[in-house]
Amino acid sequence: MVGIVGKPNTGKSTFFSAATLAPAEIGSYPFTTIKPNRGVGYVRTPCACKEFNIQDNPVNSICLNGIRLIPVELIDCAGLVPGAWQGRGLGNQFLDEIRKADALIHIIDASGGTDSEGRVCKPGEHDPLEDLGFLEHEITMWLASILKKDWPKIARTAEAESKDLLSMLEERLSGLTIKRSHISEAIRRTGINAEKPTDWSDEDFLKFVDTLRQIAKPMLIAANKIDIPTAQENLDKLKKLNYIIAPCCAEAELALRRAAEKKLIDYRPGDCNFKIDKPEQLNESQTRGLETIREKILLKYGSTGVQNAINFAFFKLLNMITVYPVEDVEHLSDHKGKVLPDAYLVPYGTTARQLAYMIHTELGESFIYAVDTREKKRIGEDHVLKDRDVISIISAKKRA
Ligand SMILES: Nc1nc2c(ncn2[C@@H]2O[C@H](COP(=O)(O)OP(=O)(O)O)[C@@H](O)[C@H]2O)c(=O)[nH]1
Ligand SMILES: [Mg+2]
Repeated sequence: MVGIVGKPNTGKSTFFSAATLAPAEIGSYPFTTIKPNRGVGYVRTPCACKEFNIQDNPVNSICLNGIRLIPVELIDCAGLVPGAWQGRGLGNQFLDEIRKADALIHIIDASGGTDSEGRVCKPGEHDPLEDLGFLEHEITMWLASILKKDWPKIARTAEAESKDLLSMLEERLSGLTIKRSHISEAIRRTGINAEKPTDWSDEDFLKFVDTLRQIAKPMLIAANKIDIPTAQENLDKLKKLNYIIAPCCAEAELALRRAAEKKLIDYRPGDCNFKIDKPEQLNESQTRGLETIREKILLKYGSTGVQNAINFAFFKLLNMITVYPVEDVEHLSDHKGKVLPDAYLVPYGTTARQLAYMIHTELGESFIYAVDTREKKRIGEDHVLKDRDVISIISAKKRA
């Protein structure tokens, strides 16, 4: 799950509404809003159907003319103000929400039209670069405050008894979607002695926690409100920093998806342009609005950026790839004859056997070998999958 975070009024809810507005083609698919602030968005990837030149019948995802949209969970987190980790504003609600997040999309108001507390000000008046450090600091301090309480005990126990530090931290942090691998990587990168945690200074401890935050809650910047002229200068400054940045206009994406939903325009999430299907159904101001979006956003930036932000979160921050499990090697279908039915998002490094386990425990247990249908060759259980692989798993038992 990816969390949409930031101070109030930067456009988080607009981004969330746009991202979770299902394309009209989905119709009766069971992809609906889960809770008011939790919903289903999509990552966009070129579908394998084009390459294999076949007509597909997607089941767990959708294919819009060669573009595969795979559902992913998004959460619109409460707006964050400085001091949230101490319970200011909706701090506690916010922190409860990012517990569940694997990665974060930080929406900033690139136009500089909202102050540090999220109050509207004159565009250009606030420096949005200040918002980056503030949010990171809040999350780090929150994590630190959770760990700090038990830290002396954890450090002592880890040294005195058989239980190692890694396992104790893993236990303490398991409810925050922080994995063992995140913790060991943070220890390694911080370069501190995991054998002697009682020797860690306060500074060592904070450095460790901050590194852990970067690993376990990786974040990218969605520089929103690029339609406002003051955003350009801030965008240039942001690009010089070491962040993944997606320039965005959430309002434009929302307008385009709404028009597409009503079948007024032909537009898929993330497209670089749209076609007006029925010009006669649009009034003058609607046409003008859409043409402004085309000219000022799509032609200038290549897209509204909302889809980019989601794709970057899954493909860059979380290193996911897409794989298509099939049963029938010849027809690339499942046992019902559905062609390329499912697209799975899996972390890079996933092996053929791990994929089998993700599909069904029994399939993992009875795995014999798999077939890479593109290369038409057998692959073993340890074979690492590539993006857009179409894989058939051969097992001892027939799939239930
Ligand atoms: N100009 C402009 N305004 C936007 C954009 N996205 C959101 N807004 C406006 O910013 C204000 C705050 O948006 P909202 O989504 O409620 O922000 P949140 O508090 O972060 O959830 C609203 O008036 C939106 O219409 C955008 O891309 N451009
Ligand atoms: Mg909101």
